Amino acid sequence: MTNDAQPDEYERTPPPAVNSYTEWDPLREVVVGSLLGGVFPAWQESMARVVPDAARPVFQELGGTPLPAGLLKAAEDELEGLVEVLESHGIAVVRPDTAEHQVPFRTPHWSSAGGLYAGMPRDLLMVVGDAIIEAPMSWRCRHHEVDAFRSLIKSYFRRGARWLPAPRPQLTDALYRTDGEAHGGTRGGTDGEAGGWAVTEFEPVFDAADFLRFGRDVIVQRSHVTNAFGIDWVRRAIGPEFDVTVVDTDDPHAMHIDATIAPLAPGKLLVHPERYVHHEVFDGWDILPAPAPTLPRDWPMYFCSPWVSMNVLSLDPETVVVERQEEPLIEALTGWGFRCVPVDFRHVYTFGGSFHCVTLDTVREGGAARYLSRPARW
Ligand code: DAV
Repeated sequence: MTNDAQPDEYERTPPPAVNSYTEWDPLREVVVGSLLGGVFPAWQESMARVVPDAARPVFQELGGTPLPAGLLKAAEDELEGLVEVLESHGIAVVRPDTAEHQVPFRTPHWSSAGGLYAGMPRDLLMVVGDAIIEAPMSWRCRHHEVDAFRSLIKSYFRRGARWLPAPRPQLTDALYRTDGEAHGGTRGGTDGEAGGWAVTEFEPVFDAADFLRFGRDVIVQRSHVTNAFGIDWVRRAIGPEFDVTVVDTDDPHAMHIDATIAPLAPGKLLVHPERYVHHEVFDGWDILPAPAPTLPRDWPMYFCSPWVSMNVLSLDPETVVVERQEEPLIEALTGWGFRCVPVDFRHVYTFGGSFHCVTLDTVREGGAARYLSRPARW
């Protein structure tokens, strides 16, 4: 190689700006979402099984209008607090653009009174190795959610990341179950049938937060926003280097696996005490059922259950960010050998998630390794 060939070489293969294979390797760079400008989602019937009952009339009446200013401000302050903590650990933090969530939009088939927010990048984006995947979300109000993250994604792409947007979903009525069964408590299966899920197999849909990364293995649950078609799309998009395994979970409200299973280190799995169903890929792993959340019963929760207490963020295989008032969880994790970094986050809970949901780890140390048990037939 001649000396002057080097810059060319570099341009063709820049070092990956995105590198993240697990949920626990040492964190170097992370996207933290923003709730600024967020609005209530416009109601659609497929939300019925996943959001708290009290949310329906609120979304029906207030869809497209601003989230309550006081609660939003308190949550934004907590997000800033998280950013400070991450930066104090030497982790680079990047934020989405502000976007006009309040603007109504329509397609040839349907309209929405507005968007939602840019608060939960984990729902929308997935990093697998050097690739960023954009999820085809099934909530119509989230159809343009990626816009707030597009300048970040383009920047990562220019610096060498692979960029894999899933096929744009049409989200026509054919995607949604209308026979009532989806709302009747029937649990879906993992066999490719629609089962009792709110979404049919009309087209690939998934939320990125139904997936978890374990090196060469990716684990996913079927849910009211993730269908078998979507899982097949991910499997083929990330290619044969990775194995995508569907695990059963016992959660009639399933939407996002990250308040059901939280891998904190190789061999260490924090799980929801009732939703977790053992799968042989976790044979040999140490499994800790999370203690019950401490959130007061009357805390406003528009999107999710108090179990987002276990939606923690690993800074490395020994260090976890945990909500400051989840003392039983902090005690359990400390006893399990972890260093807990307490951060106030209850007002963020109100808007649908905690530390794992509001982040997208774009750079972690380490590469693709094998952590899960492979049954003999594989
Ligand atoms: O427990 O409601 C929350 C998942 C947040 N992304 C629950 C699941």
